[in-house]
Amino acid sequence: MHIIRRRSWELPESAVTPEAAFLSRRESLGLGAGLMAMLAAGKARAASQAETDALHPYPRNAAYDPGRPVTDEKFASQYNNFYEYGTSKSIAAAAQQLVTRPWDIQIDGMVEKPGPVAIDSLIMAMPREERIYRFRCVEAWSMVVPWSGFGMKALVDYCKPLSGAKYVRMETFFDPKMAPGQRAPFYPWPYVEGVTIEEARNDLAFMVTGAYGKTLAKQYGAPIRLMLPWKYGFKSIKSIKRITFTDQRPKGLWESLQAAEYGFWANVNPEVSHPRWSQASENVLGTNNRIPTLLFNGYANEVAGLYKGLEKERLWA
Ligand SMILES: Nc1nc2c(c(=O)[nH]1)N[C@H]1C(S)=C(S)[C@@H](COP(=O)(O)O)O[C@H]1N2
Ligand SMILES: [Mo]
Repeated sequence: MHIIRRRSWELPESAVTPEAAFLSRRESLGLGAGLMAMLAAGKARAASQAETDALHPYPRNAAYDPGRPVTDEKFASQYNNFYEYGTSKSIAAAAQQLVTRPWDIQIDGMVEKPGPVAIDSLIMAMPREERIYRFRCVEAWSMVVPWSGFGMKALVDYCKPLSGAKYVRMETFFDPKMAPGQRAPFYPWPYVEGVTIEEARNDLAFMVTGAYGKTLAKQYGAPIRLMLPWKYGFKSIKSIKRITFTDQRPKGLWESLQAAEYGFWANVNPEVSHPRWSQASENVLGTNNRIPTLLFNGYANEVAGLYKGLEKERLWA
């Protein structure tokens, strides 16, 4: 297999678009006061998919160095969990039925101004970058992927949550005509996941709109999915349609089905076995290597602080 060992380079300041710069650039284009006020209120301007496709590749943020070879795209793109399109790993072809435009994300719950935002407008308004992350599924396989997107913190700020909001709940589309897997009545569709607002604001929490330097292929959960590299993969919900700020802890699809095996926190920990298998090691996708699993998937420095005082919680599965 081909191993791409990408070299790090610095992220140029100009590569990201902080809100202030975004506004002043628009201002210099001579936009009217009304439009300026709309932008300042966190409303994004209209944009098309052609515009957001053309933004790839996003500039790489070299601060996120996985310390492992990137998984060849041919493996990562053909071995997926996306139960909306079947329970096997070979759902890439079936997932092409997913219609990703138009795609509005409904923002609701405890926010200043609930409402929909069109995916391309959101992408245009966010500080975009590429990060290479390790990814560890609860089933004990792992991969290393260059994801393109923006920090979840930027999205939270954009949504302007009220001070009482404690959790972010996310929901995937529900459309059994477009997703045959959703005709299986056994699962409590739609797929739901959630995090605390502190987790959502952590630097590592990443909203993904691309992979391998291109617009996100459908099987990864286009047009936008979550990536929480310190948690088991099922927390990283795909094809997000609704984001709700709430004071109630969200219950994910897997927790609803099998709470004893899949909890709310689901942080990676090699010492805490899944009820049916060990989590001590993982199979690296596209290789014959089995390597030791790391606490928080190796991201303890970045996230361990989130769990101080929560030791009584079932943090690990
Ligand atoms: N909507 C939705 N999101 C989902 C899933 C799913 O079935 N449906 N599977 C989860 C699981 S178990 C994993 S391991 C990852 C897989 O992401 P990948 O296919 O991009 O590797 O997506 C997660 N997000
Ligand atoms: Mo998973």
